[in-house]
Amino acid sequence: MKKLMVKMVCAALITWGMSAFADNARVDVDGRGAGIKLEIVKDPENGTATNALWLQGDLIHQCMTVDLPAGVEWSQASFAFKPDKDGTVELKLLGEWRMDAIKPGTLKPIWVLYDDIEVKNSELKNGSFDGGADGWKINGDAQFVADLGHGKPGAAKAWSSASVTQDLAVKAGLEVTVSFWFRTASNQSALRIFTIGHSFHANWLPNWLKQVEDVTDVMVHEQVGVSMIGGSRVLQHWELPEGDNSAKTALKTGKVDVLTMSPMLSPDEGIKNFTTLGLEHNPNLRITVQEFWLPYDRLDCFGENSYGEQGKLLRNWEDPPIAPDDPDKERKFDTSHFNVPTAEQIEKLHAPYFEKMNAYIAEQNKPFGKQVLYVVPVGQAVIALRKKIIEGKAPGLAKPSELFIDNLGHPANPICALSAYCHFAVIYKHSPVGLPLLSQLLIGDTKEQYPQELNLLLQQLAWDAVTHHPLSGVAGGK
Ligand SMILES: [Ca+2]
Repeated sequence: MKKLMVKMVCAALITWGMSAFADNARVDVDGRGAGIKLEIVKDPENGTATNALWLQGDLIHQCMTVDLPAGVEWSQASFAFKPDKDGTVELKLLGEWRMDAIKPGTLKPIWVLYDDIEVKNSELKNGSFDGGADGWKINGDAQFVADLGHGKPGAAKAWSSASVTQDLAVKAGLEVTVSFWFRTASNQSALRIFTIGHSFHANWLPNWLKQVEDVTDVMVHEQVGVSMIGGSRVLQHWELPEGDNSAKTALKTGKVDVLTMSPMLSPDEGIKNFTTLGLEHNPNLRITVQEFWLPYDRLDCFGENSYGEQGKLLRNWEDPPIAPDDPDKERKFDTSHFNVPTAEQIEKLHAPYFEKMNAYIAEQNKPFGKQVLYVVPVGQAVIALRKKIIEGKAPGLAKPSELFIDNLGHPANPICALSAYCHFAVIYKHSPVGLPLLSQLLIGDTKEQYPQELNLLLQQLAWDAVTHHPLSGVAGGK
């Protein structure tokens, strides 16, 4: 049993997304008392149902276990099984089976709350735990919790070695469906994010990720810090003196789960340095590297000369004369040069940059035998959005110039939202499509308010860019 469970735990850690950090709920059905075989008919959505592979012989099929991530909000799940004869099975509410990393050889209590349990084709007593735990057996240090609950107060709290159980009478061949509400009993499952970068990343992304969290139950995070230097390469953050180096300090605590960063127009060795340091202190650290949209639509700004002649050849269009900054206008800076190039010109211009970044990130992952660094394809999503605007298919946006607040290309709210959706999709391996309007899109910046149709388009473009990028970790996702 131990060997298999260790394998299962390892698998859970490798599968990143919520599962690497969240506690898992676990519900078992045990037919061993009456020797009843259980055929699994339906897995829970977002989770697994398996027979008890840690047992031997016939017993394997007389037990089943259901496993799925439990967030801090209540969620509902259901599964179904078919018994092969009449009799009684035991329904067991448990928690994730996890070894304690600090105390070897002992199990770590992963407490999970359960409420509003319903069973189809068998009789369950007091599935709502309202006012007490009548009908249930409370084992070990499992508890009835009077003041918490999904619907009405009253819930069960259990973990792997302390179950809450009830016998169910079942009929041969009659499918039994169990549905239940659950959440982690811990409030510790927030994903800890640290952000390193410049004004095309670090000084607005945390605010926008918070807005995404506000509209989805999938995301629970804590922004543990930001290292922001205008126009910076990652190496500049690395080289900050010890006392001022908030990124190094945070990584050394081992309490960072995700490090987001964005270099300039070329990757630099700061990425490698932070990766090495971070992994030393947290082997499960994930690093996301944002590929951005080129400032000023140029491969040759900020002293960047590694693209040589390409930088000039690919920028084969003329900028209009720049209108003087007008402090009286709502949009003070002239961004009209972003309206000149075609979508094709923009794609061709960005291609060498994306290629160079991808090659670097792929190379950095090699020594680890697993993916540690992930690309967040924000630049690709911005290009797709510009294309939609040029085609007249972006509700609420008439010209590409509306995406930027200055001629350098700092983002207006639609790009901030698009970028936040891309980061959310990569970090949580989850589609943003269908989430409500973020609060700052609702207020608007250059617009009174952006339409819901634009919000949906941004979500679709973000998910499309992420699922089509081979280094996003979500490639091929639906
Ligand atoms: Ca209740």
